[in-house]
Order: sequence, then structure tokens, then C-alpha cells
Amino acid sequence: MRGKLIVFEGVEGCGKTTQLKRSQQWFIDSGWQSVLQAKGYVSQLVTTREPGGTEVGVKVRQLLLEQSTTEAIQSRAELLLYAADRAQHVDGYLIPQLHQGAMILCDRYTDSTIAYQGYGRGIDLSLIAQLNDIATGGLASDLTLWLDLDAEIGLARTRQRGTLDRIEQADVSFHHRVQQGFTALAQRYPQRITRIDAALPEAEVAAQIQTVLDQKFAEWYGVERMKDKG
Ligand code: Z5A
Repeated sequence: MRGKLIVFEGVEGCGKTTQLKRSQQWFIDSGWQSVLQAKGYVSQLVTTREPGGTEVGVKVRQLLLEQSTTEAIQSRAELLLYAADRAQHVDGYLIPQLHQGAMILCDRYTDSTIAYQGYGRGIDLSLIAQLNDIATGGLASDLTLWLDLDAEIGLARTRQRGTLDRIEQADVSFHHRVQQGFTALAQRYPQRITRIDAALPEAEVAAQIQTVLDQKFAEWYGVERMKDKG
């Protein structure tokens, strides 16, 4: 498989979506896209997300995030729905794209399940590890950018945006446990997960991410970019 999978993770409101879009634009503006494509290292840059990166996933996402007034989704059912979304995404989208040599920027992946369903809901972590293995067939990210932000600051940002979904409405202690989960994961997998200080202004967060990506691309492809661009 020639492509690369880069994942953006963190608590709600940490700025993943904002930074994923900025990274996509920077990939073009910085000149990396033309260098890596000309050398045949990367076919294209694509963006996707979990849940909801496929047609089936969009329906699963609706089930997961909609607030039902009559029936709560049980924790194990929620876990299995995230796993189903991921299995569809991995086999139907991520692996074919990686085979074609794409660089993929993905909003959330397996660490979210550990942080939310494991640390947040309290489901057994070894069960989640097994399910993640089944859903991914062993596909891990090449790099995970963890946008580290205090859970309450993130929630305040999302509240400003308007309506809250089912998970955003969970109590603050749930979001604190999720944050602890991401912290524990970053300590456990320092090679794969890079911490980004997401409390800084948007442009400074973007600059940190660009420094990490410059280093990773140089490491992966053995080329440096022209620093006068981007
Ligand atoms: N979930 C799960 O439980 N288990 C799983 O396995 C998976 C997911 C895969 C949907 O995810 C839910 O699924 C999520 C976890 C759960 N829980 N919830 N809710 P999602 O990624 O689609 O939704 P989200 O995490 O809630 O994303 P979000 O609210 O869109 O947040 P974000 O992408 O991190 O942030 P943003 O949209 O880029 O920015 C939020 C606001 O902050 C926006 O107004 C920005 O303009 C502002 N912002 C961004 N950066 C800054 C900075 N640096 N300073 C100040 N303000 C900023």
C-alpha cells in the first residue's frame, strides 16, 4: 500500500475540522502537492471522516448523533455502530484510496472509540481493542495529530455554534474522561500520536501542524520542500 493515512483527533470543539481543511489547502499552497505528485509518491490528497465517510456511514452517523426523544442508544449498540461505520469506511474507501497512493486526511479514527466508548462510557478497553482490530483489519494511521484542548473550552466553542448533538449534550465529566483517554493514548503511542496545542489561535495551531507535516514528509519521502512557499 503506497498511500498515507493521517488522522485528526481530539475532544469536540478542539478544531479538528478547521485544521483538516487548512492542512488540505496548505498541502497545495506550500508546494508539497506538486513535489510529491511529480515524484510519484502521492496520487492525490483526499479528506474523509468517521463516522460518515461513506454512503452507508452517513446513515450510521445520523443514527449515532441524532437525539431520540423515545429511545436511548445503549452503550454496546453505540460501540457496534461505530465499528460498523469503520469497517465500511476501511474496506470501501480507505484501503482502495491507499492502494491508489492517496494521502488521506481523516477526521477521527480508532482512538476516538477508545477515548469516547472506552474512557467516556466505561466499556472494557480490551473489548474495544478487539473490535477496532476487526473493523480496521489492522489498518493503523501513519500519523495521528491529537489536538489537545481542555474539554470545557472545546464544549464552549461548540455551544457558540448553536445546536448540540447527542454526545455533545453528555455531562461535562464524560468529556473530561474522554480527554483523559486521549492523554493516555498519546503517552502510550508516542511514535504514532503527536500532540498539538489546540488552545492557541487558529493560525498558530496550523503552524504547529505544518511543522509536524514538513518533518513527516521529509522522513517518509526523503525530500524537503522549498521553504519560501506556504
Ligand atoms: N465518536 C465516538 O464517540 N466514537 C468514535 O469511534 C468516533 C466518533 C469515530 C462526531 O464526531 C461524534 O462522534 C463525536 C465523537 C463521536 N462527538 N460528538 N459530539 P465529529 O468529529 O463529527 O464531531 P465533533 O467532535 O463534535 O466535531 P466538531 O464539533 O465539529 O469539532 P471540531 O471539528 O474539533 O472543531 P471545529 O468544527 O473545527 O471548530 C469548532 C469551533 O471552534 C468552530 O466554531 C471554530 O471556528 C472554532 N475554532 C476552531 N479552532 C479554534 C481556535 N484555535 N481558537 C478558537 N476557536 C476555534
